[in-house]
Amino acid sequence: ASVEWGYDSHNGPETWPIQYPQAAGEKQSPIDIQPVNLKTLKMNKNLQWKYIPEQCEELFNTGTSWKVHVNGKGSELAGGPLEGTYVLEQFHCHWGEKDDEGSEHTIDGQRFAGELHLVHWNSKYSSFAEAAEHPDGLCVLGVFLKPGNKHGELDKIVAQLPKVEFKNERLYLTEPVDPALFIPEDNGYYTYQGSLTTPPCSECVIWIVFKEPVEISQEQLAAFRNMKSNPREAQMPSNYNGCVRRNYRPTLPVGQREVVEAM
Ligand code: B30
Ligand code: ZN
Repeated sequence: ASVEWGYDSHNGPETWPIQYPQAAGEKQSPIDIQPVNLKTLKMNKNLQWKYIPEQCEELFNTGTSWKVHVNGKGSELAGGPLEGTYVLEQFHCHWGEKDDEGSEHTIDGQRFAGELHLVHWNSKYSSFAEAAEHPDGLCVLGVFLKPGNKHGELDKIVAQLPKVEFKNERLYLTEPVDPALFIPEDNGYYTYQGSLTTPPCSECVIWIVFKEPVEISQEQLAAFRNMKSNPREAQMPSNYNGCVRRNYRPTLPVGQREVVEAM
């Protein structure tokens, strides 16, 4: 059997290209965003989102993160660098062992404690899977997380994490969660063409990374770090994987790509 990808030395980002050749491509994510190399563009249209909190209903432990699945198609993103409409599929987080690491994107080499990803797919394609085969197929909004005040909306998810402590556990959220409340007040962002940051690392993502971080509390970060990467039934020392202490991919070369700062 093949090794399942993860973030340890035996299955971590350095090893992903063995089973997922796209991970060795030239348009990979995340990247270090360097303000000196940016091109600033006045966007003709503002970024616009319309999310339906009642559709954000299923919480999963994927073994590498938590993820909230959005059921139905009404939650939409458009404008900014996007042509057409993108449908929200899921959102999830990346974090690290300590507060000085955890984000996937970095700004001038600076990391944040975490990064929230709101994953959307282009409604001109017939499914998420089909969209993920095209360079304009997905749009992921990236929001940096920094330690500070407790985030009220995120706490609806954090409060449920103990019930999905182990890999493959899931539940239906009883309270609607509004993803719009994860987007920072200042809508300034960077955008570039890149990839999924986990296998299969397909180069199908228009990235929109907000400049301004949002705050989450130490307790909320601790709840992320306490999630388990193994199934409940696999707790024997021989196959014990332990906690998802970190789940971010290191940055990759920008190469020939243009990174745009939206005004
Ligand atoms: S990320 O935002 O670049 N970290 C995937 C999506 C987003 C990122 C990385 C990977 C991904 O593999 N998605 C495929 C899994 N899913 C779709 C989904 O995103 O959640 C397939 C599925 O279930 O059948 Cu719904
Ligand atoms: Zn992600």
